[in-house]
Amino acid sequence: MRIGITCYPTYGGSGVVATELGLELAARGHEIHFISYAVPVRMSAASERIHFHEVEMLDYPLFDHPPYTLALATKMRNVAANESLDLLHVHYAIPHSVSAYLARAMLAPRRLPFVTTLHGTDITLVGADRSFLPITRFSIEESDAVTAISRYLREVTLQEFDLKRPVEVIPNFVNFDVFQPPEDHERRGEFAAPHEKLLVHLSNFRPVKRVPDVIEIFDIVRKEIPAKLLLIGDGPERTVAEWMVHEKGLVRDVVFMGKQNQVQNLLGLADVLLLPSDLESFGLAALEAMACGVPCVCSREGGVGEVITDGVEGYLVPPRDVRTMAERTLKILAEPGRREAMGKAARDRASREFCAPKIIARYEKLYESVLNSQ
Ligand code: GMT
Repeated sequence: MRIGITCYPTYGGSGVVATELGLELAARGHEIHFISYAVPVRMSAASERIHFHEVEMLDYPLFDHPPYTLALATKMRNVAANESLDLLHVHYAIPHSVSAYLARAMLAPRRLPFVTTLHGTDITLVGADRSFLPITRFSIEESDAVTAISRYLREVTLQEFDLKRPVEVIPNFVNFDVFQPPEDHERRGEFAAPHEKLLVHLSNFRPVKRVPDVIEIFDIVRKEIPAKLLLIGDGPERTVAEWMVHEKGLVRDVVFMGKQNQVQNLLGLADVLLLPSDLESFGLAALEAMACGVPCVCSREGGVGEVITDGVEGYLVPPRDVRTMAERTLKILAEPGRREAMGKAARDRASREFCAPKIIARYEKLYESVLNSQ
C-alpha cells in the first residue's frame, strides 16, 4: 500500500507512535509518505520506501495565525495525487483529520480515504474544549475509520462526543529489537554508583505529566536509600523542576538529560520508571520502559491500567499521591528480587500484548478493510 502519514513531528507520544508505525510499515514493504511541517523526531530515512513532504507555510503579514490546516490539506491532496496514495492515516485529531477531510473532498471523484487515530489530549483536553468540539466531532464522524489507543480513550471519546460510529481500539506498540534490557550495564556508571538505585522519568514536561511530583517522589526515596534520578525530556515544567531540585539540595543527585532521540539506550539502565501524570490515555513511556525490563510506578488515571497490572509489572497509584508512589518505589527497590521479577514480568507482558508485529498487522487489516469498503 501507499500510505500518507501525518503527525506532530515534535517530542510527544502521538508523533512517536506515528513515526514508528511508518517505519514498521515500510519494513513490511509499504510505501510511506510522512506529511508534516518538520521531519518527525524519530524518523530515519533508513529505507527507500520512506519519504518526507514538508508543509510550507506562506508568511504573509495579514496572517496573525498562518492557516496550517489549509496548507496541510493542500499538501495532502498534492502528495496523494502525485504519489498515487491509497489512503491517509492521521495521528491526533486536531487539526489533522480536518485537513484530511478537505484533501479527500478536493481530490474527489478520485478516492482518498483517511484513518484517524486518537491519542488522548486531542480528545480529553483540546478536543473537548467547546471551541473545538463541533469540528473535532465532525472530522471524527467523517473519517473512514477511527482508532483509539486504549479502551479508556474509546469510552471517553464515545461519551464526550456522543458518537454513533465505531471506534476500534488498537493499542500502542514497541519494537523489541530496539527496546531491550541493556547487554552490559557499563553506561549505568555514568549516572549512578553500583550501590545507588537509578530512577528515570521520560516526558515532554507538560503540566499533565506532574514533573514536580517526580521530584517529590525522588526526594522521599532518596531519604531512605542512595539513589539518582534521570530526567529525560524538556518542556514547560523544566524550570520549576530545576528550581525544586536546587531548593531540596538534590543538584548532585538529579540529571536533566533534555530531549533525547535514543531513549532506548537510557531507559534500560534504570531500576524504576516514574510516570505520575494526572492522566495518561496509554502511557507509551511506560511501555517502552517495560520492553527494556524496567518496572513502572504510574498514576492509575486513564488507560495505564490496560498496560500495567497493579503489583505485577509495576504499581498504579492515584494521581498526586506522592507518598504512596514513593512507598511503592521503595518496595520495588528494597525487597530482594522484586525489581528483577517485576522487570521480567514487564518485558513479558509488553512482548505478549504490545509487540510491533502483532499491532502493525492490525493496522494493515484496518487499511485493507477501508480500501475494500465503498
Ligand atoms: O502526553 C503527551 O503530552 C503527548 C501526547 C501526544 O499526543 O503526543 O501523548 C498521548 O499519546 C501517547 C501516544 O499514544 C500516549 O501514550 C499518551 O498517554 C497520551 N497522553 C495523554 O493522554 C496525556
